[in-house]
Amino acid sequence: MSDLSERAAAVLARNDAGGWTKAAPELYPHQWSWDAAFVAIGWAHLDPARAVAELEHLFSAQWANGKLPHIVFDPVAPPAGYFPDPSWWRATLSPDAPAPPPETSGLCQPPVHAVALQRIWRVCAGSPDVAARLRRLWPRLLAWHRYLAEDRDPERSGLVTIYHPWESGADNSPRWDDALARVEVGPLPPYRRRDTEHVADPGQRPTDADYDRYLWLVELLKRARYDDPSIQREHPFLVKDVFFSAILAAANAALLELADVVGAPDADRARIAGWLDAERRGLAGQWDPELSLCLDQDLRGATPVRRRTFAGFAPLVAGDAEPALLAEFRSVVSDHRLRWPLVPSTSPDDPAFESRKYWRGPVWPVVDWLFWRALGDDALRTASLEQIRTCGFAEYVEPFTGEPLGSPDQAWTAAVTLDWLA
Ligand code: 9WN
Repeated sequence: MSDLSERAAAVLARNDAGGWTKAAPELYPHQWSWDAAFVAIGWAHLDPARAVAELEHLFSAQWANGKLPHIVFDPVAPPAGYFPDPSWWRATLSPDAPAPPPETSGLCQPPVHAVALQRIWRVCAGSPDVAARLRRLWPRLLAWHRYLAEDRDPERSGLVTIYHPWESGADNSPRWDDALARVEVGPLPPYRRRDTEHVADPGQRPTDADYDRYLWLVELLKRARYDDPSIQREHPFLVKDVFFSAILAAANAALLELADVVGAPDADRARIAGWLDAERRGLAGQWDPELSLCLDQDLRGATPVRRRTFAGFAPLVAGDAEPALLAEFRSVVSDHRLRWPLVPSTSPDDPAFESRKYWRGPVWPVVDWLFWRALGDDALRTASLEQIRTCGFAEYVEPFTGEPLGSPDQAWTAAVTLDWLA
């Protein structure tokens, strides 16, 4: 093992809570959904059985309607460690939420899970134990993808509707600015943020006004008892998220491969293939020839979200390397101002760009991993590893100076490092 892979393995070991992994030691002391998928890819190179356990733990908190919650709370972590805690979420207002324990949030996050299981399967070289566990997980995976393709897309547009910026995984992206600006914040109980106690520089995190909006949206979701049809009728924040949808497309392609491993019936395969076709068509329909990007669709504003961010490259993640999009991608990563040729979360040419602010400019290693996986472009891997050698396992990185930002020892950064080195 190289020195860097040993250090990455040590980060996973440090965040390992026994069968599941904290997203970060202090800032995120619970299990997050898409983090767990990346983390499982990292564990696959150390211990494939442990990798599957990561996802089994997450799926054991799945809701009855198939939704995979975005946070599964550690029952023994001090409640003051992370806000909002389970008492704010009140997930059991929904009849679909599992009876605690486990306590969960009421949102979901991008479905990287089948992509992770495909990776684990390839790494473990056909282990019978992993095959048996994949067979047991299959109905849950299918229910998760069904929930997204159907309950989150009643229009059958092929695009997933998100109810909250936290569902995108790119919380503070300018993609959500206009939709959030229309949300009128009502009376909120007093609350205390914990994130700014862990990350001392508030310039790297969302503002208090952003947090009021995030928490108000959760209040509204609770009033709707997390019921999808009610939310889709009444909620002020409804956006078709192209990056989320592209991950779902990639995950459906991975699921088709896993269908062979588990011996799934043809009816399952036909369903998955149908979802995948719809997602590819939905993404193609969001193409903006002027920006040469694929754009989210704000349902309440009835308008495409004209922002230059990493999400504009969503079709690449879904396996569609349209030449104009690829050319735009190459032009963004070859910007001479960048310290490394990697994708900034928001383009320096977008008016909302801020080089150190959450999802408004910095580089996220897992985002580059998704592009690298789709394009097989070794330059992305080499540059990412150089960045990590310099910055450590930072949550995110200033794109021009290479300054490490956010949490140190972020589990998913260590996990993709292990995959890149393998
Ligand atoms: C809210 C855990 C998560 C990531 C998200 C990232 C951040 C949470 C927060 O941390 O979000 O879910 O409190 O800021 O934006 O992508 O999954 O690492």
